[in-house]
Amino acid sequence: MARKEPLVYYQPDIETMSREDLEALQLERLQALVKRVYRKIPFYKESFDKAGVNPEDIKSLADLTKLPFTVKQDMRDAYPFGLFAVPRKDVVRVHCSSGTTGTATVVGYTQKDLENWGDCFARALYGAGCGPDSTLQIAYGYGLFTGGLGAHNGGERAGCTVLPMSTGNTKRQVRLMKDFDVDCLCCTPSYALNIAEVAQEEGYDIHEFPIHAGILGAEPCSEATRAEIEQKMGIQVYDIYGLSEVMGPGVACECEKQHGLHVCEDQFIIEILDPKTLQPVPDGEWGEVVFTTLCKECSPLVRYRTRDISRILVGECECGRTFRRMDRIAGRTDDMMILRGVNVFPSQIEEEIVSFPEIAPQYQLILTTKGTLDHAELRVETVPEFPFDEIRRLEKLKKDLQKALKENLQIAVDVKIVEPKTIERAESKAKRIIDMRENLH
Ligand code: DLL
Repeated sequence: MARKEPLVYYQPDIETMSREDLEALQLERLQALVKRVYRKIPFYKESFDKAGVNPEDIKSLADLTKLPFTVKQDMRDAYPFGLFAVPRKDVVRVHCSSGTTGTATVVGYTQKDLENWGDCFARALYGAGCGPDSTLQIAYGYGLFTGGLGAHNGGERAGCTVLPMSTGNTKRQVRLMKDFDVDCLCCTPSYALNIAEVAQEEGYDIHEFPIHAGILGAEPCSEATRAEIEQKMGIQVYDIYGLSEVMGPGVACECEKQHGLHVCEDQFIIEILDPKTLQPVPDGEWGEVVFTTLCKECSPLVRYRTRDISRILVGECECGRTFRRMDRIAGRTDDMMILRGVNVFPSQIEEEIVSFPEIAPQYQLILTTKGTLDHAELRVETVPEFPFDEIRRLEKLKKDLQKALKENLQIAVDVKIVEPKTIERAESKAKRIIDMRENLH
């Protein structure tokens, strides 16, 4: 389907307010926030006292930098409800991070928190040309993960018809996408690719379906992968960002211009900091994203270090929204790999892979130690149309990819080309890097 004209804005008064008014609103909310967390959450009283800062010291937005940071470990130490700022009777929902790498972080929501969250996601929907006439297929996982219920809540708030599919049963996803005239798919980029592939196998042409948009997030997606999904499904793909600690999907989202993600600045203050000095970097420069929540009642956070790397895009967006835009996430401070001394992010490897039309966008990088050195094996698949039994072409493809990785990223990788559909398909976030090195860097 062709791109749909956007339905103006979901909350025009907020989304297009002048910077001056927005900053005044942010300051008012920030001052109320610091007073509230100081009074209600012992962790914040202690950490403000330790940093020698009092809520009364916050007189301007620039004073934000006087406040101490919050990190994931602080949330873990407070497990389960130690950072809640409201009595349990006011908590209507709880979500958790997966907890695969330690104690889960727990985040609670009041009714008002759910409404504010729904508004953020609804803004993304309007930006993607959806509204009360749209049918949404939510194929993010439902459960403690914020993807499914977050998108669901936003869809209902925007007045859409919501199909709560969750992940899995991919043939059925395709069938209902067609039968129910779905307008918009909400899932991870890897699951969107998976759905497109299954649709093709089942003999459908998604281009003939009415679907016109995908609101895809929860994991990195390069520009090339976005283009691939758009082309395979005949839709427009809009990036959506969020994290369970801060709220869930909708902290920032792309508009119809598809150029950077508008941060919901009425609800969050974004800072981009140099991860080493922890000082703010100028707009346009990359750094670690830090958020302060301005409206959250149950689980407010002051200067939460996300470890995600992005930058503020300089200049105004043509869409008329005044919220500043962050660039797509380039990686995480903790997912940068050091391969034989060379720093590389998974997203850079993905860019190289996707530039080869003979190779499918699924891949796995397996890191091991050989002797004292890192060994990297990159498994990629050819697309189904590629003549897999033509050894010469296969060899050339392998050499070309190895060469591209060496020349563009300075990394030596042992490329293994495997047959189509051998790499496990993701239904949620894809696991691309398998690091089995003995001494993790
Ligand atoms: O992934 C929330 C979410 C659900 C966002 C659905 C968008 C859509 P967590 O499981 O807590 O929450 O993971 C958060 O995922 O710190 C980023 O590293 C990564 N991430 C989220 N969105 C994007 C995105 C959800 N659009 C972590 N691009 C974050 C790149 C993303 N990475």
